[in-house]
Amino acid sequence: MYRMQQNMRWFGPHDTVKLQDIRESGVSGIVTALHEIPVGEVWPVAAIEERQEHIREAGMEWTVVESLPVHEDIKRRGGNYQTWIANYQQSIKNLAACGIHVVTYNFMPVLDWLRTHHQHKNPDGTRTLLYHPLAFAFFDVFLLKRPGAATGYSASQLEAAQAYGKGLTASEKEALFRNILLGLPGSTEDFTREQVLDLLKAYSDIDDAQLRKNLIAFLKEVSPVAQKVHVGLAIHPDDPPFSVMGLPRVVSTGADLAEIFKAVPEKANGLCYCTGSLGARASNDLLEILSKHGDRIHFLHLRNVKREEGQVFRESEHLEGDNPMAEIVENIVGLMQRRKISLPMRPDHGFLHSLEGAGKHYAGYSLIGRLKGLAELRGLELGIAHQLMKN
Ligand code: CS2
Ligand code: MN
Repeated sequence: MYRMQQNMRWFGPHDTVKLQDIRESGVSGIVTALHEIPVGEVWPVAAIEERQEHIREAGMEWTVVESLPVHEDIKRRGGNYQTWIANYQQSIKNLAACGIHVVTYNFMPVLDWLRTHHQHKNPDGTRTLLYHPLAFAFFDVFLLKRPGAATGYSASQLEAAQAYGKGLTASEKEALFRNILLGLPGSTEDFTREQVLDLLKAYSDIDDAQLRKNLIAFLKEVSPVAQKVHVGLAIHPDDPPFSVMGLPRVVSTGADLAEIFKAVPEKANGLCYCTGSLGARASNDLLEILSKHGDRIHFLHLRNVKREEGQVFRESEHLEGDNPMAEIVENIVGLMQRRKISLPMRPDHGFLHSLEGAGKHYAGYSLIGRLKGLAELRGLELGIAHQLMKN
């Protein structure tokens, strides 16, 4: 019986969660990246091997890369994009030479995932990540003061956003600003207002159609290389799965995925099936995406979201929320038997528990909440597998 291969994400030697702590959660695999290498540069074999050795010493294996980041020049298809693509191809080859065969990346301009609240309090005292459109609009128009931002909202939205902002204390406003401009994963530096405005400006003439073209052009260059060395490229869906700050978005819906895979048919061109990201958009049918693109799923991010009034969404417990997790895992188990493969998974994000509250964890990546999610998912899968065996 093929079962999910269990992993935890680790941000490298600077992570406050140590490899030993992760080892004690019972996983065999580590999902990580060489965060210290500047975006665009080649990941040398020696550096990959060194990190692999470090992980092996802790009794685990580096199974999945998350992320091999895509340089902004590639997304804009400007500047030195040809160099960065050649480097990307080389990094894929180097990873394969080291025995690492799954590479996660995203194609979101400027920022990685984005939330307005990093420590939203649940009734039981745990804290979670939340996206609030009014908080976001207030940030966009009144804090970031992005040129032209107001034109993207209706008069009543603007009014509501302003009222929302009036209710915030100075320190809440500061937290909102910091939360949204969180630096890239693994980085300890957040973006400044000036930096972000500059980066946004570089996309002023790139719409969805153009960004999609650029993604497909990139995939045509990297997929054959990945295919040849048996690396699965796993694109991570946009998070949130809709446009923010006027930026183009092309990996938000089932239709987006279908276009990307149709344009570049190699199976190496695949998906990181992130239920949390896709699930934040009510019209995304997660089970349909799973059945339609199952043969291209190289990596699983399992987490749940609760969509609330006014397009607010909150990250919920792994088994509770709007994503039908039991059916999702049941279908994943079926998919793995058909493909005769164990797919790597990780619990993506978890609640911050009071015990860890004071620790300096990356948002969403304290240990206890992820551990709880992992344990629940593992139990769910075991129950499903057991039932299948009996029948
Ligand atoms: C992750 C993303 O923490 C998260 O939400 O799922 O940061 C993911 O690692 C990247 O988007 C993949 O490139
Ligand atoms: Mn994810």
